[in-house]
Amino acid sequence: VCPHIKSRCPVYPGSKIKRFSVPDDKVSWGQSWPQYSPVSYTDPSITKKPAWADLDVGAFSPKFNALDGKVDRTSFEGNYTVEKGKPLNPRGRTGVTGRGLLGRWGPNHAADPIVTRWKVDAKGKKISHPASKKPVLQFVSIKRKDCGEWAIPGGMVDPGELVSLTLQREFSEEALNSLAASPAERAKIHERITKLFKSPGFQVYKGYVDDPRNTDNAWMETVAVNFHDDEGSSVSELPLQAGDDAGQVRWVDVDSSLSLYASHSHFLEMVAKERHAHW
Ligand code: RP5
Ligand code: MG
Ligand code: MG
Repeated sequence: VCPHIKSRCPVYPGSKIKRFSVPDDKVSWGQSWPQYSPVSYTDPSITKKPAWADLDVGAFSPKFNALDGKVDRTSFEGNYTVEKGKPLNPRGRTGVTGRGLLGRWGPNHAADPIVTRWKVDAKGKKISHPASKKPVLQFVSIKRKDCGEWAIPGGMVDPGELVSLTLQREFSEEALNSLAASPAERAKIHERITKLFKSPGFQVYKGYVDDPRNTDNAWMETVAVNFHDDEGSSVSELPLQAGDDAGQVRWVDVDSSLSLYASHSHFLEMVAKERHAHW
């Protein structure tokens, strides 16, 4: 496992909070480091107690490493340590304690739908990359409103929600703007993408995400699944429209030079390998 990098970004997102600088060799909790004195930070959006967020440690009794009512507090990374009532990031130190922008103590579960098609010319013929000679994949990418970075249109799994539903719901909200659609339009969107999302897809990744919002006590985990429109006849024909936390949306060529949010380019590399596409 490579040490997390974005989880140690110098300034915590959406704030002026500077993370305590953690060198690579001090990331692991196993390395004793008495001088480590991270700042505690929990964003005002969390301290004002929205329904989707946990209360402060001490103000409630979470069941860590377990399914806690409908809230899944298990980690794909195995059992995590809980120290003085607070879960410890399984990938090590981040330079910030508390929850930052994340609602849950411990794992915050998300799902990432990676919708792909082949890049084709005007005649519908697959376009190969001049360097690799391999066909080029395109994926539906959104520009996040929070940081301006391009990303997979993923989102949080609601308590009790099946991941398969989260994948389809988040794609509909962020890439098809279903939240702003009328009930009739929404039904149409649903009908047109259900076939692709009901296909098994290819599970690309399941586990920790190197997300800039991570802290020592709260972190992102995801299930990333690739749904491939091989014929270019299902989702490829739908008009994309950014919605919810997405500012823009478009089909983007899959290539190793992509600089994307969190560990998303790593997920796309795995999709390209699996589909024998250009990377
Ligand atoms: C990332 O944050 C995940 O990979 C997913 O794409 C995203 C979920 O958070 P929101 O988009 O809901 O902010 O870690
Ligand atoms: Mg969303
Ligand atoms: Mg999102």
